[in-house]
Amino acid sequence: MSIKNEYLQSLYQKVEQRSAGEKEFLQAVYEVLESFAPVVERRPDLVKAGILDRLVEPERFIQFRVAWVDDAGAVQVNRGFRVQYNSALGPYKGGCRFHPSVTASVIKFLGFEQVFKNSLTGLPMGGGKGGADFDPKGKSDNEIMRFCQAFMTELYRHIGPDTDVPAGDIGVGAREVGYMFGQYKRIVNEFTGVLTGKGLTYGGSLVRTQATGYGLCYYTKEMLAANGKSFDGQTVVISGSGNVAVYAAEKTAQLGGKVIALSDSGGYVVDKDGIDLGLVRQIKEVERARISEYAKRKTGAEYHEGCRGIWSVKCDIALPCATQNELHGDDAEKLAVNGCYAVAEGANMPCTPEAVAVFQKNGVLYAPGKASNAGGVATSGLEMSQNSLRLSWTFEEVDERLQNIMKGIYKAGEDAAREYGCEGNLVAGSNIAGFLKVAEAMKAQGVF
Ligand code: NDP
Ligand code: 2IT
Repeated sequence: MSIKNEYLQSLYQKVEQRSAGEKEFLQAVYEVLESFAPVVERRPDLVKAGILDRLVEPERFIQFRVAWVDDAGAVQVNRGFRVQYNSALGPYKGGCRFHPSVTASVIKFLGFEQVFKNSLTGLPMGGGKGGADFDPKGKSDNEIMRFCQAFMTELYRHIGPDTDVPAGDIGVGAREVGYMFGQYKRIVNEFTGVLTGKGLTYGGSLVRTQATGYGLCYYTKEMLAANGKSFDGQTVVISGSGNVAVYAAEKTAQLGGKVIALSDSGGYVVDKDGIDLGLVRQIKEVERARISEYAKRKTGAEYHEGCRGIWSVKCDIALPCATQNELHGDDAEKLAVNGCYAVAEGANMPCTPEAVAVFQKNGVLYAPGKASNAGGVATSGLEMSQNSLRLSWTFEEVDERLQNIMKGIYKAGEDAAREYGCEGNLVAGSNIAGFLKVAEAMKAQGVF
C-alpha cells in the first residue's frame, strides 16, 4: 500500500512510525491522506504552513485510571481516555465509548474522524473523543452509576462547555450521560451544557436520540435521489440494534423502505415481513436483552449466530450501524452479487478498505460515515446552541435543521469531489470539504 503523492506518503510513514501498532488510527489516517493528492497540488500554501503535519497529531491525549467498586465489594480498575484532537473550529466535541475493545488507537481514530465530521456539519465544533475499556454488559444499574461517577471524577478537569463537550457513543446512552452530568455538576457546582445527549428534563434536545439514525437516512435519501432512486419499496439490511440502528430503521420505514434484518455482536435476525420496531425497542431499550430474543417472540423471524452473516441477506440497501471494520471485502462481494446497490455508514469506519474497494469497483453507491453519520453530532451542536440560548426548540424545528444540515453535507461532498477531479467519490469529496474549512481556520490562527 502506498500513496501516490510523495509528500503524503512520507507524512503517512511518519505517522506509522510514531503510532506503530495503532491499527485503527493508521487505517483512518491512510484513508484521509490518500484522498488529498489534488489538495496538495492545488494548495501549496497549506503544505507550507504544515497544516497536514499538524492535523494528524492530536492536540492533546489524556489517559487515566478509573477505579470503582462493584456490587460484590471488589475494586475494579479500567482505563479511561479523552483525545482532544483539534480545536480550530470550536470546543472539542465528540462522544464517549464504553466497550472492552476500547484502546488508544480506537479513541484516536474516532477523534481524527470527528474533526472532519464536525467541520462538515457547518457548526462551530472542534473534534474530540473519549471512552473506557469498561464493559457495561451484565452490570447492574448501580455499577453503571458508580463507573460513570468514577470516570467523570477524573474527566471533569479536562472538559467544560467552552472547552470540550462529550456525548454518547457505543455503550453510552441517556442513562450514562445522566450519571456523568450529575457528577460533573456536583464537582464544579455549575449547571452548564457540558455534555450533550442529556435527558429532556435537564437541557437535552428533542431529536438528539433519533438524530444519527434519522440523519443517516436523510443523507442516504439525497444520495439515492441524485442517482434517480429512493427508499420507497426497497429492502434494507441494518447491522447493530443500538441507538443508531434502531432510529435508522424507524426512518427507513417512514421513508417507505422495508427493514428485514438487524444484528448485535452475537448474531442477526431476519424478518421478511419487515422488522417490528416496537418489539426491538422493548427488547433492546427496555429489557437491555439480546437481539436473539426477537426471533423467539416473533413468528416467521429467524435468528442466526455470527454477526457478519447479516451481509449475506439479499437487500437493495445496506446500512452498517454497529462498529468499525464490521463489513469485510468478502461481505462486500456478497452484497454486490446479491444486487445491493447502495451502502451508507451509520457506524464509524464499519467498512474495511477492501470492502470500500469492492463497492467502488462494482459501482455500488457508498457513503462514508464521517459524512453520513454526522447527524448525531450535528444535533449535539444544536443542543449546545439551545443550552447557550437557554431555550428549547420544538421537535419539528430541530428535525428541519437536521434535514438541512444533512442535505448540506451531501452537497459539500459532491461539490468538492467534482471540483477536485474525483466526481462521484463521496469519500474523497467529504474528506476534502471537511478538511479545507479546518485548514483555513488553522492557518488563520497561526502555528499551534
Ligand atoms: P450502541 O451501544 O447503542 O449500539 C451498538 C450496537 O452495535 C449494538 O447492537 C452492539 O451489539 C453492536 N456492536 C458493538 N460492538 C460490536 C462489535 N465489536 N461487533 C459486533 N457488533 C457490535 O451504540 P450506537 O448505536 O450509538 O453506535 C453504533 C455506531 O455508530 C458506532 O460505530 C458509533 O461510533 C457510531 N455513531 C454513533 C453516534 C451516536 O450518536 N450514538 C453518532 C455517530 C456515529 P452488542 O449489544 O452485542 O454489543
Ligand atoms: O461519532 C459520533 O459522532 C458520536 N458518537 C456523536 C458525538 C456527539 O458529540 O454527539
